[in-house]
Amino acid sequence: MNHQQQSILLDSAARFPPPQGVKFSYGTSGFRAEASILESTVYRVGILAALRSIKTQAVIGLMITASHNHVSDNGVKIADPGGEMLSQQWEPFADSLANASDPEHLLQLILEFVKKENIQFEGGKGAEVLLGRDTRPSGESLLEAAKQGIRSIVGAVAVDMGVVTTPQLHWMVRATNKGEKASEHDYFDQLISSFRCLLDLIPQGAQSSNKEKMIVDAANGVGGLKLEVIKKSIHGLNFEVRNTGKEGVLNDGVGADFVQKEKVTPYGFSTADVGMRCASLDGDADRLVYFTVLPNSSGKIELVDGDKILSLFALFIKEQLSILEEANNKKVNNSYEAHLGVVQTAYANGASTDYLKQAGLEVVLTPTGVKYLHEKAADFDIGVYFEANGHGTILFSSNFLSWLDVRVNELGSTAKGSEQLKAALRLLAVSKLINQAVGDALSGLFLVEAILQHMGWSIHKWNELYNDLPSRQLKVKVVDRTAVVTANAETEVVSPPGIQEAINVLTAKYPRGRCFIRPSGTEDVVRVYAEASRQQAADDLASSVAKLTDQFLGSH
Ligand code: 16G
Ligand code: MG
Repeated sequence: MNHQQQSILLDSAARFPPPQGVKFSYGTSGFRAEASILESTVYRVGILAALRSIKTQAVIGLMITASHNHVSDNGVKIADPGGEMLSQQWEPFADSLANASDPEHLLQLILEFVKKENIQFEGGKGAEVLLGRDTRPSGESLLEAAKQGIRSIVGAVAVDMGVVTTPQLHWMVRATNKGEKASEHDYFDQLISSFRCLLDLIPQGAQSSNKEKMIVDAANGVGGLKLEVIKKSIHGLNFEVRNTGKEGVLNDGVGADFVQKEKVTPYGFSTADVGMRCASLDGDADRLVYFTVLPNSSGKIELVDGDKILSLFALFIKEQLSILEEANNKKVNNSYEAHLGVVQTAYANGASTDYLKQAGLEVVLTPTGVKYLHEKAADFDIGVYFEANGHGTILFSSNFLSWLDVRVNELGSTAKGSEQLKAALRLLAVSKLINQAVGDALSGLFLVEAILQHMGWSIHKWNELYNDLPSRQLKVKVVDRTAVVTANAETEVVSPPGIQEAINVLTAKYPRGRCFIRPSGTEDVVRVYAEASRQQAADDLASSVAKLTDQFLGSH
C-alpha cells in the first residue's frame, strides 16, 4: 500500500472517531447498535467492503439495516460475491477494525491484514461495492459514512442502490457477479414472471379455495414499499398490504419477529380478519411467517411459522422430483437422481422434524444463524433451509439446474404437454422465483401463494400438515454467556461440565420432552428452549432448566 493511500486513510478516518467505551462485535447479523454510535463502524465496514472486493475481484454488498430491531437502532452487514454472508474468516478483521481506537491503529490493522491476505492493489479490477439501506431515518447519514469508507480506498466505486430490502441487495450482488441483469426492475421482473409461470402450470381442477384476498403485515418497513410496486404488475394474487410505514412505527407491535414471538395479532389486524390468510414480514423483509386470527380470542393467532413454510416447499419439490423420477424409471437416457435435503436448527419444532422424516425427507440440523444453514443446504442438489423464525430459502446446485435445462429442452420436443415437462418447468420456475442468495420474505411469500394454489389448499389445510408441539423459550442473564459451549448443532452442552447430564434428567420427566440451552449471538443472555406434549410441561421444563442454568453459571 503506497504512501498516498495511507495518508488518505489516516485523513478520512480522523473524521469518524469511534465512540468511547463501546465494544463492537460482527455477529450473525453484522454490527448492530443504537444508530447514533454507528458512524465510525459503518465507515470502517466501508473500508472492509472495498478490500473484500479487491481480494475477491468481485462486487461486494453493504447493507445498512437493523432488521426487526427498534427503529432507533441500525446496523451494517456485508454480502459476499455470491450474495451470501461475509466469509467467517473475515469476521475477526471486521471486529478489530470496528474497535480500533484511533486512525493510526486502524491503519496498522489494515496494513497487517492486507499483507496477511496478500491483497494486491495494483493490476486487478478496482473495488466496487453496492450499497443498500432500509427505511430507518438514520440510514441516510450512515450511508454517507459507508461511502466515505469505500472511497478512502483509491479507485473504489460505491454504487447506491437506494432503499431496498436486505434480500434485494444480496440478490443484486449475486446477479451482478454472475453477469446477469441486476437492477431492482430486473428483480421484480424475475419474481413476477416466475410466479406467473407457476400459476400457468397449476393442474386443471385444483380447487381455488384460496383465491380470496390475503393480507400482508409489512412491519412498517421496506417490504411494504416493494409489495406496493409488485402489486401494480402482478396477476393471480389478490392481496392487501397493511403496516406500510405511512403511519405506524417500524417493528413496533408489528412484523414477523413480533408475531412469531408474541403469538398475537400485529397492529392493524382485528377480529374482522378472523380466518383470513395473513402473512408478516420483518423490518428488512428477510423473514416471513403466516398466521390467522383466531375467533373470540382477544388477539390470539394461529401461527404458521418457518417450519411449516419449509414443509410446504419441501413437499412441493419432492412431488415434482418424483414426477420426474417416474420418467427416469421408464429408462429415459438422461436421468438424474437429485439429492434433496432439508436443513433446520434445534429450534425447529420437533413435530416438524418428525413430519419431514416421515415424508421421506433427509433432515440435517445446524447451529442457529443463516450462514450455517445456507452452507449446509449448498451440499445438496436442492437444499431447503428455514429457521422457525421465518428466515429461509431453497438452493439449487448448478449441476442440477444445467441438467434441468437440458431436460426441459428434450421434453419440450419429445413430450410436449407431459407431466414430466410440467414438473421440470415448475422446478425451474421455483429456482427463479426463490432468492438463492438469502432468505427473502417477498419471494417466499409468492412461492407459498403459488404452491397453495397448486395444491388447492387453504391456510388451514396447510397448517394441518402436523400439529406443533407446545414449546417455551426463556432467557437467562448470566455473568459470562461464552462459558456455555455447545456441540451437535447446539443440542448438547459440553461446558460447563455436568450441566447436560442435569438437563437430561429434567427432560426425561416429560413426555416428548426436548430441551437445550445456547448462548445468544445477538444479546447478552443464555437462551433456553423446551418443548413437550403439553404447554404446562414445556413451561415447567423451560423454567427448571433456566434455574439450573442460573445455578451453574451464576446470575447478575
Ligand atoms: C440473527 C440471525 C438469525 C438467528 C438469530 C438468533 C442471521 C442473518 N440472522 O438474527 O438467523 O436466528 O440471530 O439470535 O444470521 P440469537 O443468537 O440471539 O438467539
Ligand atoms: Mg430481518
